[in-house]
Amino acid sequence: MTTKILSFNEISDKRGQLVSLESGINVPFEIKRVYYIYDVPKAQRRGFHAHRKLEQLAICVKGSCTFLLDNGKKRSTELLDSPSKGLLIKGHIWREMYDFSEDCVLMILASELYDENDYIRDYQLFVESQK
Ligand code: T46
Repeated sequence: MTTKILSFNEISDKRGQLVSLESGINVPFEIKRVYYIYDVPKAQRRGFHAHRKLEQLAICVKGSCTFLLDNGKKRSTELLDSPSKGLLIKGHIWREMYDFSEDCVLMILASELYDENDYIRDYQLFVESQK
């Protein structure tokens, strides 16, 4: 179980910026699903779960938000505030997302199709599963 910040190459010219994301090149898994979260009300927190198997790469393509990351022993936070910055989350990590800016568009690339059975939504069960 790990989390890691990835920096993506920005292809810049006078027309603007472009970031390319490719499975096996700068995304370390095969991308099976993409979803995005936006229009999150101020003060709203989301997440409150871990995953059993899923690997994900989270990128704020617009605006910013913060991830709380908990491996059952230690908590840390990561501010996502750039479309050239990604947060890789592998394995059993409890996550909560908060402080969404009004314009935030949080895009997530996932290694698996949506499967509710992959979620651990009970914090005590999550902590137990880490022992
Ligand atoms: C995660 C964090 C960062 C689907 O039908 N398909 C999907 O691909 C997803 C992701 C969700 N849903 C449904 C399930 C719920 O009825 O959309 C609803 C909202 O999902 P959820 O409450 O899980 O959303 P978040 O923001 O709490 O968590 C999401 C992801 O579910 C999760 O995998 O790591 O973003």
